[in-house]
Amino acid sequence: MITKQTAVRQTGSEPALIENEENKMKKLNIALIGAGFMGKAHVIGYSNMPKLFWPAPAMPVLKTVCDIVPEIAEDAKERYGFEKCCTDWQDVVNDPEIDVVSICTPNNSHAEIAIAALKAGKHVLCEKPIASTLEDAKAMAEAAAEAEKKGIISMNAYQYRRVPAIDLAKRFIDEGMIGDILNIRCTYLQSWSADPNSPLSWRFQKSIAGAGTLGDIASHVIDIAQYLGGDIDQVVGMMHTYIKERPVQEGGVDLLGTVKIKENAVKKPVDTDDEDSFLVRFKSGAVGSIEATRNAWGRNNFITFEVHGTLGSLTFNYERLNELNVCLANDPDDRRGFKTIYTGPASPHGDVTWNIPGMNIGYGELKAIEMYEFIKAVAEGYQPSTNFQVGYRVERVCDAVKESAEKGAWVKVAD
Ligand code: SOE
Repeated sequence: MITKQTAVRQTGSEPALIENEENKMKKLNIALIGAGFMGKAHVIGYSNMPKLFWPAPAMPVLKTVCDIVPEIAEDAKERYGFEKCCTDWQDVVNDPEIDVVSICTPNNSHAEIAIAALKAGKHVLCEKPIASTLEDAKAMAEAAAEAEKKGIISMNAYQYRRVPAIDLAKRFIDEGMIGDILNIRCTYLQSWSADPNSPLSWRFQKSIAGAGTLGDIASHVIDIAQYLGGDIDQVVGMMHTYIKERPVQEGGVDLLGTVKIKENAVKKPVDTDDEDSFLVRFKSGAVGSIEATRNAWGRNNFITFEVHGTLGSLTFNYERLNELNVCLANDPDDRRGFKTIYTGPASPHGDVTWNIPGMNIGYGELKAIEMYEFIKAVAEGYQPSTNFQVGYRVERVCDAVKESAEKGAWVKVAD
């Protein structure tokens, strides 16, 4: 049980950790900036992490929630159990009581908030894509490298690589079970923007989002592809916009496809991509392809990959996220074929799964895994696998895709 707290909290650039006298469980004061859909996901992750991973690497304390809309901030305080709320992110960044800042705001605000937070000595978990421009992404990676010298941790929220079945795929690859990788094919297909009446949220506005589908969801499978196959070296592809204008969404909340639009709502132009398809060449010599759209009826969170190697193949579909399919070439001819492994306690991050494979985990548990990795990195003082340098690399791949789509030619990803 947690009782007396002893450590003296420090101000300035030194991140503070409160230690408990009896069990030495550290506490980390969390501030959430942006209390929409993704803010809720972060809260669920922080709250459930110690319930699933015990002893937790440190205890997250929901200290302050910040949202520019006062009612949303107040509501989130009450609903999620934060101690305080505010409407100005500067108040969070300048609060010496805060150790960790979770950024869940639209993409064009990530850089300003994250850089200020890192400079103020806060550990930062920032939603993806890292930024709305390559320039901002670079500045964030530089600020994170500078902050790292003082022991500050940065993380970009590419959580899908932490799905136990995907981590298991990585084990198969690292242990040489499928041989040399020849090809990685990935898709991320959703349907929430297929309806032309789905609203013109910030996700369809270049000045806020930077890109459409590319930054929003293709970025996730770029991260997975690089996690499994190493750095992407070159890309060639196309980007396409099907729905050129959408009705203006009322209110500031990002409700994606679930918002109800008034019949005669004014329509305004869309200046981001609905669909991206590109071929990739990895530095390893492997090849592959990535396709992403949010306009595919019937596909909901359809993150898939196939990895084909010289000794076998792996396939995965997030809509069945507890399963990894494996085919090994060395199986006898009459038994060779895909076998399904149900992830469970023996899988990577087994603590988060329930006692029996097949009882299954979902998005909520995935967010708890993400917060475990982040809080562990903060408590133990190392940069996690999806730090800002990794987020910046994903952004460079996205930038190469944009350039390729404009030129109609192969483009090398900047090193
Ligand atoms: C909308 O496409 C969205 O919320 C993305 O922004 C998330 O990154 C993805 O995980 C789920 O869909």
